[in-house]
Amino acid sequence: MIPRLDDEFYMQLAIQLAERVIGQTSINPPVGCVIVHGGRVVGMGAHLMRGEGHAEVHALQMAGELTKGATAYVTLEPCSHYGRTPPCCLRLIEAGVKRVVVGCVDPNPQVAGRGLTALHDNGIEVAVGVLQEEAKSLITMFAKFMLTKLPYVTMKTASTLDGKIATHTGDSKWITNADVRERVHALRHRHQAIMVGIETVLQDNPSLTTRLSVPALNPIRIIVDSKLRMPLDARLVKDEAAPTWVLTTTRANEHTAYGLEERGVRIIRVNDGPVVDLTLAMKLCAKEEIGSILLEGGGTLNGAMLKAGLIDRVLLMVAPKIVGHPKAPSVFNFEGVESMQDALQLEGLQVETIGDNVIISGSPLNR
Ligand code: AOF
Ligand code: ZN
Repeated sequence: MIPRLDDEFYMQLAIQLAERVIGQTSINPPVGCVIVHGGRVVGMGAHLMRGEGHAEVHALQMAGELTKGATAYVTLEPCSHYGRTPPCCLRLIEAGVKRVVVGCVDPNPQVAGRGLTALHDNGIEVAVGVLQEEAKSLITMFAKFMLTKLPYVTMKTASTLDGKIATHTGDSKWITNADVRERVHALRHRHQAIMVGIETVLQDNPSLTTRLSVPALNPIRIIVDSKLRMPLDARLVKDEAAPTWVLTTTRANEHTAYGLEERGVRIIRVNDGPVVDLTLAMKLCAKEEIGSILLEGGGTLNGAMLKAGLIDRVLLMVAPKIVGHPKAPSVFNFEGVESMQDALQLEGLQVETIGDNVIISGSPLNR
């Protein structure tokens, strides 16, 4: 197929640039930019790291003098505010760009259309909404964080056909196939933090790092541990592979807390009470600039997070295995509902087959 050299063609390239930096921009959105002048691509860029240049800055720099009279394709509305960096719309205006094509509007209330207005008011032709759906899906996590001040939470589970995450003896290696496990590690790279319950730590002594065939980023490791049972010799405490945060209550044993802190673990006392208030915990995480969390269970934390309406997307990795036993731990372990009518439901369902495993994903209804 011979592609048309139109706005979508160049926007597609900008989107591809942005896609490849998902996971490395912290709470900032992944953004791509392409500069086209006289029928040729003269500049390309992506936002690589929070605090450093935005996508437009890199692309403009590459284009040099050729920015004059050029068209800029940006997946997200150019910013209009002074954040950690100066406004991109000013840079585009100063560079003499003639036309700006935008994927979607920036949900950041500090921008939200002001970038477009500034460009327009300075005589630049502006087109918005080219490949809008793709551009928007790049910033799903960013938009949730910006608009709700809560992290975007992806729940990932790996289970057997009978919904078990281990046998009744606790064996769980491995449930899903190698390709699916590789996907999970890619998910870790794409989230700022990974969260599990203390039971998972006590059972599996996991490292919760990203292990792919190429080097990738490790998320911050967040453990929900109401009674502060985290062992001082846990891998998460000893390995120094990534920061470890423990969410607990004000009732946590001072001495244990001190021992963990001394080893570099961050202890966050979320609330007073017998258990961690998960809604409050998520608000605190957002305040600490965690914009995305990959929740990897176990069943009790999964159930509690789901019931509290704190989950944005569920990814159920299912293997065609059956292990049985009433004591084998389940994917979702919570009080449960009485009638089928009250069942928690997923919408926007997608099903993907990887070898003999299936990934079912969806978003909890009525969040
Ligand atoms: C753009 N291009 O490549 C990105 C934008 O603190 P700062 O200066 O990094 O600004 C962060 C905000 O800028 C972020 O919340 C979002 O509104 C916008 N991101 N804008 O024009 C980019 N990454
Ligand atoms: Zn900007």
